[in-house]
Amino acid sequence: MDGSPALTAEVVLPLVRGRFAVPYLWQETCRSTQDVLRGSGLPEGAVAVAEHQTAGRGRSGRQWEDREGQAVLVSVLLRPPSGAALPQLSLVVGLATAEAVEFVTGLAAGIKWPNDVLLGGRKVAGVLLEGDGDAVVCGIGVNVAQQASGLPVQTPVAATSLLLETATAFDRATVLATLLDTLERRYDSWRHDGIEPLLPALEARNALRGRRARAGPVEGVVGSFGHDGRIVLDVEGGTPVLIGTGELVLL
Ligand code: BT5
Repeated sequence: MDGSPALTAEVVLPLVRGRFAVPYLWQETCRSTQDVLRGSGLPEGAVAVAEHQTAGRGRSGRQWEDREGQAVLVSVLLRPPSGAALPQLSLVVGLATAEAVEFVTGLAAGIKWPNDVLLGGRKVAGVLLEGDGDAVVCGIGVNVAQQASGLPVQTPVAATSLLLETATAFDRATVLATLLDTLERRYDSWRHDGIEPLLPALEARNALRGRRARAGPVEGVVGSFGHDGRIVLDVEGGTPVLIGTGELVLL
């Protein structure tokens, strides 16, 4: 392991200001931090962190790769109100992650719908939401200290790290504590007032707006984030289509 110290409770908890991270479960290695929280019955705000995942996952069965001690790999247990829309929560988490990246680096981050976080057009963080009974396990991976050789190459969106974008070795504990803070603030705001007040902040980071894309058989130009978490695809000569799930393939 190189880079900043391990993200143990002693290192991270003094930096956490809000109510999340109770309990805070750290492991050097695990399959996936998602599995540490799934089925655990722990309260909202429980956090699982690892230095390395042997089976880190993305959406739709895809893999999430890391180098030990060079990323932030965190899952947070949330208990949103019953009936809350998961696609919206996914935007909330994407926004909070983008803001944490911006806060730490001072650079503008983009959000590639639904919730990839980009720096300089490259993917620096990914978000995975998984339902667990009434709870949602919300997983976030941020590439902090990887060199290019430590990142996957065969990816649809090129991967990057905070180090590669800024030539700065950021302290992972600061990145993690900042992320827990932005997540808590945005999550509480969404619980209280819904997605509407967050739309301007999302739209300002919309990395796909104006790009040609395809969703299944439908081709068009990507528009704005809709209030329900879907994104608009403007189809030439047709009615705009709202895309709610799946992938947008850039053309
Ligand atoms: C995601 O999925 O981007 C969600 C990633 C969530 C990871 C966190 S880490 C903590 C928690 N525990 C877990 O097991 N998962 C969560 P998706 O949009 O499906 O993107 C996955 C794709 O991103 C892969 O198929 C690769 O193309 C690419 N990829 C894999 N590792 C990457 C990395 N480190 N950086 C950038 N791109 C990566």
